[in-house]
Amino acid sequence: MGAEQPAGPGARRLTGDPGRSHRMDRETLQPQAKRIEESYVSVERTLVLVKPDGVARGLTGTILARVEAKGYKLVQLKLVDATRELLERHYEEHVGKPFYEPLVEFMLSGPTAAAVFEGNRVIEGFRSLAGTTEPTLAAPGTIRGDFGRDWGLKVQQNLVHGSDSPESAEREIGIWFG
Ligand code: RTP
Ligand code: MG
Repeated sequence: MGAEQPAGPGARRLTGDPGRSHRMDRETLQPQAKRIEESYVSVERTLVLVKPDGVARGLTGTILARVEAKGYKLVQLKLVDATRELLERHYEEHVGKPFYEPLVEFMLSGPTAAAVFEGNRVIEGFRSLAGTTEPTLAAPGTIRGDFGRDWGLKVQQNLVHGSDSPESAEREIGIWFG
């Protein structure tokens, strides 16, 4: 059983006076469910960005709806005019690559929708929903496969970003929401 599943009727008492009652009525069950939930490790989080191409094309709602429909929980959301300083922190792993400057320019070209989603294995789950980096090759059914294409530019405009590890997620959430 994972942390996101509420305790069912079969859940056992954790504390309390065993002599009083063994019946699981509503008043006793709800605090127990809360205690059981809190006893599991924290649920995974990821940073999802709808990049400026997605926002400009009016796809923000469609994209976020797909992530919600998959079952992940939206816990933070805002529209951001990213600064160069913010993007230099976010994309520090790509400094020096040929697409780095075009990527920063692209991300400065308009607002980005920044969101935090939560759920077990949400990091790999969102990257699976997003599809591979190159939209030409991204599988149909994925966000990049369904809505993206190669526009012949210096950088791939591929609609979304998703963190690639728990460490990246915490770092990136701190950058966009800290
Ligand atoms: P993201 O970080 O945005 O979720 O994408 P990713 O992991 O699939 O791709 P990554 O290698 O981290 O690259 C970051 C973003 O840079 C652009 N890119 N363009 N050859 C190219 O034209 C190229 N390579 C990378 C994409 O916008 C990519 O998402
Ligand atoms: Mg990446």
